[in-house]
Amino acid sequence: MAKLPTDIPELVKQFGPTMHSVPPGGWAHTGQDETLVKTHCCFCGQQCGIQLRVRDNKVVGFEPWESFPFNRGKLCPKGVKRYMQDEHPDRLKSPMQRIEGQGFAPIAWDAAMERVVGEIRRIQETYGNDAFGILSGASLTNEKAYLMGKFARVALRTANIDYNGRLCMVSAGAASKKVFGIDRSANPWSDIPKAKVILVAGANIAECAPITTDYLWQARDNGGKLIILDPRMTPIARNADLFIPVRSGGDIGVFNGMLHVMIERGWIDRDFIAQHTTGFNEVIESVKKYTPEYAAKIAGVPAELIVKAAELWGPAPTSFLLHARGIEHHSKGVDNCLAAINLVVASGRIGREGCGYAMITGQGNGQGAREQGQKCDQLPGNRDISNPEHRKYIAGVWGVAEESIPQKGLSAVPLVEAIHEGKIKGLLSICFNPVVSLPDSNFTRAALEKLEFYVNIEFFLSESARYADIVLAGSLMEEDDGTTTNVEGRVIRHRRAVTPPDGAREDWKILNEIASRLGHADKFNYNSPREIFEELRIASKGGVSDYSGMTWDRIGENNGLFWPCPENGHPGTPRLYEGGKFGHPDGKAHFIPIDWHPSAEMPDEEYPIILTTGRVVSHFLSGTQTRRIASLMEQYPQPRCEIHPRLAEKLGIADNDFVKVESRRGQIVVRAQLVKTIRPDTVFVPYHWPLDRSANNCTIRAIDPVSNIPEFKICAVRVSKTEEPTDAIAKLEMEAGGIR
Ligand SMILES: Nc1nc2c(c(=O)[nH]1)N[C@H]1C(S)=C(S)[C@@H](COP(=O)(O)OP(=O)(O)OC[C@H]3O[C@@H](n4cnc5c(=O)[nH]c(N)nc54)[C@H](O)[C@@H]3O)O[C@H]1N2
Ligand SMILES: Nc1nc2c(c(=O)[nH]1)N[C@H]1C(S)=C(S)[C@@H](COP(=O)(O)OP(=O)(O)OC[C@H]3O[C@@H](n4cnc5c(=O)[nH]c(N)nc54)[C@H](O)[C@@H]3O)O[C@H]1N2
Ligand code: SF4
Ligand SMILES: [Mo]
Repeated sequence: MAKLPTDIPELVKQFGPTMHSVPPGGWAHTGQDETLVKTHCCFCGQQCGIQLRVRDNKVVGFEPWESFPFNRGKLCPKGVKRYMQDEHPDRLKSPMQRIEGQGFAPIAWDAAMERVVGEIRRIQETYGNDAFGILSGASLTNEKAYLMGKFARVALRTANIDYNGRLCMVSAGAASKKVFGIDRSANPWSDIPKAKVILVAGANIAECAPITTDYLWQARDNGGKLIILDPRMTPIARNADLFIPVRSGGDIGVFNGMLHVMIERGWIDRDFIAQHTTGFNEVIESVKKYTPEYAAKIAGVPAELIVKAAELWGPAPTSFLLHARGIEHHSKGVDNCLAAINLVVASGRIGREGCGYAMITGQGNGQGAREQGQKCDQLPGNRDISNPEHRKYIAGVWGVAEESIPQKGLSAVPLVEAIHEGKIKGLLSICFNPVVSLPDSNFTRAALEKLEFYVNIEFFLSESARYADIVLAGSLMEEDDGTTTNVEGRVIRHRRAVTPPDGAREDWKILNEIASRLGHADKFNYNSPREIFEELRIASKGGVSDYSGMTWDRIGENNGLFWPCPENGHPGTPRLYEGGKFGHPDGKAHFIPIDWHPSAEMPDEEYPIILTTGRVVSHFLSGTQTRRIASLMEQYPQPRCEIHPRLAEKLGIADNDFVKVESRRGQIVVRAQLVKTIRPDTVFVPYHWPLDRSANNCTIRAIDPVSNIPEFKICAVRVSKTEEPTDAIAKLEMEAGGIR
């Protein structure tokens, strides 16, 4: 059954995305026969409220939703264009079957389902249940995320399910759990403007959490000071009181250096530490050597900046720490977060108004989808799959024997490695585009080629779907009802605006049917996502992320409810840890001493430059969705390599030249963009593009030992001026604006 890779250039010709524009003359607002549906953006974790304009079962535009408290009508360029996906000519309107050497052809639903179920059975009977893996996603609603976890454990009985939040939120989650016992941002965003100092570490707020910019500006208007840590002077850094251009991988230097100064100058809350924490003495020991001079060497910045940061943060009456993937996407991502959080706990400024901490959730449901049991080590309610009590409770909810629930499985990167090694033979993926988004793309592609059978549930033929044997035509967010949990921990209602186009189906119905055909109709007999939510409530009851007191109606009426919400009528919990009560059984916050160590691959003579990767405002993740929307493509048509003019001069590179960025794993050719806003020892490439422009050709497959997050934020490369790509297709596409 081993198969050859599909000819990608050929497929690109056949199935490359087309861009979708507003029709000539536009979609006029007739005001007639239109309804407005109050729902939320499908993209990032800000989950802005938006009203979709619907006419004839089509989303034809949007209106701001000004009374939704989080964004109060504000939206970013992606949110206002998201509806252009719905009627996109590339929408899959039938399951597709791959025909070797020819491409994809439509196949009837019944035949597609029969093939999927047949292959799942064959692979599991031949190689064992765990030989069939599942990769799921955090853009899915809570209902679908819950369904995926149950589908894996009950219908497939495979241990090997994980999700793309493994590339995203897990370092922050693991650190929060270790210190606080709970994995959630500690405060509602309304606390941010009340903070007198805000530390933002590794977050490009303006481009990636656009609405949060407004909260930071409000804080500045109220006299709050802003400290930014980033190797690049991002737009928000230009509003900062202190910008620390830390070297990638060097943040522990800054955090431990700040704490060293705070201890020395008495800027710690000794009473709070004594009453509400454990382990501070070990931390005092561990930061002794982090004098500003020593810390500065690790961070690659002048010692004065670290002292200045301590002087702002240390004595402040109120404060807020925000971090995102800049410190989390590291093989020491958990340690980075722990060192940052130590600053919060040592100051005692958490759990009260204007005092707190948040990791900025990335994906639309980055928060909720990491609670409902689709992680390899987790059961619903953020329960632990290796805890006998937790297993017993969930077995009861599912009506299965506890022993039938598999134990902990492989997380995303090891799961793909197991495919590469031939241990996993079959794969079902939904809402995950590993070809573009996993590190070391050549390895990922080689792995997918080895699968005996791969089924992908998608609405577009993504780069990963092109490796599938069967692609099942799924649904967009606006085509289904459900809930997500936003960056604050607020559970909100997504309302269906339209039905899926003829031939496509709601994701949950697809999963229901596969499970039923596998003989589990009794456990997957939902008639609506609301029914799934009702089961999720029970499954989450008594867990850390307790949704049991919520109903869809109450969520809708209240503009969202924050978990935990453990009883009917409970108002929800916007701010955690009030009164210094933390989530561990002892009720205390646990300090963990952290020492810096080098990243997996440091620059050397052969590969002397640091490559760091991330995002631009106009594209979303692997770009499957945003590379199909004309105005977003016009804004940022293809990836560029940000280089400091000093480094460029040394390398003989001028602005707009084509450059080759090479690592030990692979290379890309993109245009250079000379900017003074980046460290001269570092280059930055956004990762939203596939194939020969995929930043992940270069990145390293090193993962954090605790969270298993990949090290997207640092690897070693060399950069050289090169000719325009000679590959005819690549060249054509570059000229056409990098569309693929
Ligand atoms: N426009 C847009 N918005 C998005 C997304 C998107 O794809 N596009 N994706 C969403 C998702 S899923 C996520 S996870 C978030 C990500 O949101 P962010 O984490 O804010 O975005 P990134 O660009 O990945 O990285 C943030 C910053 O980290 C910096 N950085 C790199 N290395 C280091 C380091 O070692 N230390 C420090 N301190 N900083 C470092 C980079 O220069 C970059 O400016 O955005 C969400 N929002
Ligand atoms: N180099 C580098 N790589 C990175 C990062 C980085 O900063 N640098 N960031 C990482 C991060 S933080 C993240 S979150 C990952 C994201 O990793 P990906 O998994 O690639 O994220 P998406 O692009 O959202 O992929 C989701 C796919 O599912 C489809 N999809 C979206 N919503 C739905 C749905 O509701 N139903 C169905 N059936 N399909 C859906 C989309 O069309 C898309 O093809 O990338 C990671 N990769
Ligand atoms: S992408 Fe994020 S910030 Fe932009 S509109 Fe959507 S939810 Fe809001
Ligand atoms: Mo993410």
